[in-house]
Amino acid sequence: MRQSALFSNTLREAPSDAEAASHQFMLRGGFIRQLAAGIYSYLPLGLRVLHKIEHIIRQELEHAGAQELLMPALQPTELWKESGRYSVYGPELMRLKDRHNREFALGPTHEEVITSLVKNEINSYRKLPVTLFQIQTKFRDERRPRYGLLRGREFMMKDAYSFDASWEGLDRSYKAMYEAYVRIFQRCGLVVKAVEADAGAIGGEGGTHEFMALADIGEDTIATCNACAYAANLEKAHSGSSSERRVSAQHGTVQKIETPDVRTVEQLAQYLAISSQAVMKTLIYAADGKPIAVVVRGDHEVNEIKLQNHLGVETLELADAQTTKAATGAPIGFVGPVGLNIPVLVDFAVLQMEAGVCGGNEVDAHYTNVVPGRDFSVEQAGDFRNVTAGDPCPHCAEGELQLMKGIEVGHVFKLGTKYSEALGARYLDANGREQTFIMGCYGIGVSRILSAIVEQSHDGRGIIWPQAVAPYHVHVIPVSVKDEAQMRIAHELYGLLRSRGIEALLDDRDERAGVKFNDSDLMGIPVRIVVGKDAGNGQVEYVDRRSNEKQALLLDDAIARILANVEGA
Ligand code: 9G3
Repeated sequence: MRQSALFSNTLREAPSDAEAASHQFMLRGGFIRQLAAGIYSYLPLGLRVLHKIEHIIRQELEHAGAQELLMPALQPTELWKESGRYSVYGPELMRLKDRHNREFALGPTHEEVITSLVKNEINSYRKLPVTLFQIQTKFRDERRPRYGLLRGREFMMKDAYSFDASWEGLDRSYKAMYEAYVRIFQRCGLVVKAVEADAGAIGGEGGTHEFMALADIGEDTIATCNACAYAANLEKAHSGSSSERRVSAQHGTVQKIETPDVRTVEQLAQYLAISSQAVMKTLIYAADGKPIAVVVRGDHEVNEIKLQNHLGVETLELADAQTTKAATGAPIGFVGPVGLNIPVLVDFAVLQMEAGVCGGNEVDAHYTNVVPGRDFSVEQAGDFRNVTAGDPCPHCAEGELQLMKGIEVGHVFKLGTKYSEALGARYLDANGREQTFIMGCYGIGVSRILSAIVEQSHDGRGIIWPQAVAPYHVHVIPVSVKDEAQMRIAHELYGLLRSRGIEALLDDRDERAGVKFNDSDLMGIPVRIVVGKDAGNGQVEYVDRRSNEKQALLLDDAIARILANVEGA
């Protein structure tokens, strides 16, 4: 491709609202342009990368035995009413009416559609197992779209769905998809960790994993062990700390102390010159509207996913000041578990506390010498907190957990019969009896992968595309278009490369060398060939974009090295 004709402009700087490096570089490099919040056009450079990622996905999914199909984006909302999800999703589900005033949703995912399709196409166990996938635009009206393609309102997803006649079959389908994912992300040049995850609203009976691209900009936090393979989303991660109460010393009785206007854990720790680990932090929640108290150690945070899963409630939210006062008699900041007449859930780590300080359920008052089990009931003890760095690993004896940020680029679920049951999707087994399909679903955020790769693979000057997904394999840059020898050699090289199937971008623009090199750094094509003053005696400069290593080579050697680099991708 000749760059003078390429539909793409580089930008000197990114708009101020582009905070993530990938967002900035993909705008400045001429890969994407925003049409509206969370809605983007892919310019030719961006689309070439997207297509390469899709190609890798298709190869690996078909290698794993999945078949590609394409479902509509427009979904009759009757299907969502049938599955019971119509009321679960609020404004995030984009709805519209057709000319007959019938309501449709723009598909955020396709469990309902695929299940109704398979229900009508498969009625015998002989046709199982089958795994179907599509690569298609999804719509989710995110409240706060941001970071470019990382959290968009219209995005590209590969979603696959497996249908089996048994749970063992589902395990096999799940394993095949899991392994395909590992290969896909490895081929895309992404550093990814598979972590145990929480199934969330999608439900399903049997486990789920998320594939996290490690990056500081990631919105997810994962806990990984520094000694074994344990890794889990913070929503689900637990620690190896023991859950048994051990009381060694005797403690004096509870004392009420004056703590005027001392409301937060930090203020309390400072006021009493104690560690926050000696504080019993008590929060009041409304669980399906009913008040409950949760007690965690002062330096820990409540994990609301674990809490909600433990309680099995539909809604869970922090109680406001009024609800808190009604439930405890105290304003927020002076709440404690002693003498409450609402359920008190106690995190295991609080059981390890000999004695501690907690709110006095009275304004400006706290209790000291509070002993769990003696001064308040610990009947409902459980794991209600986020793990913290340094916690013991729950799987191996010697490891410690460390926390890191990740971008969720893949998510695989064992759904079971949640959707096939709801939509009455059944087949006849070998004995002619009706059975319900056992399903799995598997997603990859295809457009999100572009951003995740850039987050992991850029430097101060711009993107560094892994060769397997780069928009072009090599960037041929004649230093001066006015130098006849340089242009002749550059065009000759460009022609030779293309004849060898190498995707080359020729910078034939009449621009200063500095501009060309800055643009090339921004666009991130992994190999650059500079045709400069030595062109006359057949020498060009081979530049590796990642290492910035430069080497003078004869033309043929440069071509050989490019071929080797592309073959190795
Ligand atoms: C919705 C809306 C947003 C959603 C969903 C439904 C996330 C929803 C979870 C999944 C589960 C899997 C198949 C591919 C892999 C992921 N956000 N999820 O179901 F209506 Cl508005 O999408 N789906």
